Amino acid sequence: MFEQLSGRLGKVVKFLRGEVAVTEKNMAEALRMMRLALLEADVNYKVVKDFEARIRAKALGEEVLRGLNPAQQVIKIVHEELTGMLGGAHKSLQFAGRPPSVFMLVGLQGSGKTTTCGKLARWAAGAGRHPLLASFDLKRPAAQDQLATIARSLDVPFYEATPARAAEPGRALEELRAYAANRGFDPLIVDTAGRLHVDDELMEELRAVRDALRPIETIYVGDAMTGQDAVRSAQAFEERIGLTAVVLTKLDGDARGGAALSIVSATGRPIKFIGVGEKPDRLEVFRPERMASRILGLGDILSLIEKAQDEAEASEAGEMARKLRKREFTLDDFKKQIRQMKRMGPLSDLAGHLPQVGPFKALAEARIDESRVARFEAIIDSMTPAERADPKILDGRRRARIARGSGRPVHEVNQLVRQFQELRKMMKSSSFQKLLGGLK
Ligand SMILES: Nc1nc2c(ncn2[C@@H]2O[C@H](COP(=O)(O)OP(=O)(O)OP(=O)(O)O)[C@@H](O)[C@H]2O)c(=O)[nH]1
Ligand SMILES: [Mg+2]
Repeated sequence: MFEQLSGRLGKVVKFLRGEVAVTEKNMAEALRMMRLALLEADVNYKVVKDFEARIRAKALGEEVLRGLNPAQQVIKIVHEELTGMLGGAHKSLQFAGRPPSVFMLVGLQGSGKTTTCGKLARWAAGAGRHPLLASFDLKRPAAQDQLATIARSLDVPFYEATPARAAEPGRALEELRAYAANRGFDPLIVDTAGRLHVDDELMEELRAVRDALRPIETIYVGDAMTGQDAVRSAQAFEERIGLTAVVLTKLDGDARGGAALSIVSATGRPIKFIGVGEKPDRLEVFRPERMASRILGLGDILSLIEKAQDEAEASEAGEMARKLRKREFTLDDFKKQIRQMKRMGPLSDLAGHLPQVGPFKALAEARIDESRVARFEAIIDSMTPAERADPKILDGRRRARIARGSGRPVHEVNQLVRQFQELRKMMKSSSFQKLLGGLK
């Protein structure tokens, strides 16, 4: 799906990851790469411009989040903006308080309406509902047969609109609604006719169906392979009959992504599902955030970013992580860390991911043992700044002084220093640095 776009945006991500700092120059280069990637994917020009402007403003305006390096910051912004372009938070199909919930599918010829009716019926039945399929593509008898066949294969009831009813569409529609309501069918999924182009006659017909059936969801079915054409016709349907949702089909093909990335801003309607094959089970719930990750080739990095973000927001952990990376961790930091652990701070969470041995075990214990935390604090408070920065200078005389000052026995001072040194050694180990590298 969107292989080319994904490949190109993935390159931007790689480029940014390779940069230590975000400068005007590499930011301009990243934006240029993104712009070209999106335009080549047939994304609407205006949508691309807006996207670029928002990223520029955010990337330069946002305070750098602790625990994330500037490049990751930009990746995070790009991901957010791409998610927004795809519609933001996922929205599910709505159901009516009083059944039936009518789903009316509209769209151009061959876009996949009939196929999608079957897919949605299967999805609804799978969710424990009792869907009813009906077709108001009345001019073409084969259209009825096509949906009837699909319904049979899915073992979903099909409502047959007879040719006699076709003569009086208004009445037929009222009958259909009553039929579904009386028998407790929900949702009532209604297929409609397609045309090669949006024309007045079709819109007239669809408006009549809409007025009689009062759909809770008027779903535009668009062929993603047709790119901006799908977007333009979606706009026409939105203006003339009003839409509530979009389903994009044929995303299993080599659609470039332009439709998916432009249709939400063009219509203001969310994409709720995507079709990824001809078979009834080839329907996926559309999740903008996940799709954005997929397009950017981001998997795990996002959860790492999220983690770093949580930690940074919780306290000074971002700063701490930076110090750990630079191996500047001092006893002062140790003390801060111990305090944070008392509040179940972020680094203790990090420690929770490490084997519970040696100093890490001590970390975990320090979190639990309040009195020990207080004793550690007292000892560290009795040290001079130079001692805290570099405990190597702590000879016997200094240790004895600290013990006196804190009112703790010398062996406790020794224990603290030993644990701190072990911790620092462990922090310098390659596996710990690798772990932190993820947060770089
Ligand atoms: N690969 C692929 N093919 C699809 C998908 N959805 C529909 N199709 C195919 O697209 C063709 C048209 O699908 P239909 O469901 O008949 O389209 P329609 O909108 O009902 O067409 P009309 O009723 O003629 O307007 C069929 O060959 C479907 O199998 C999809 O998600 N992926
Ligand atoms: Mg059809």
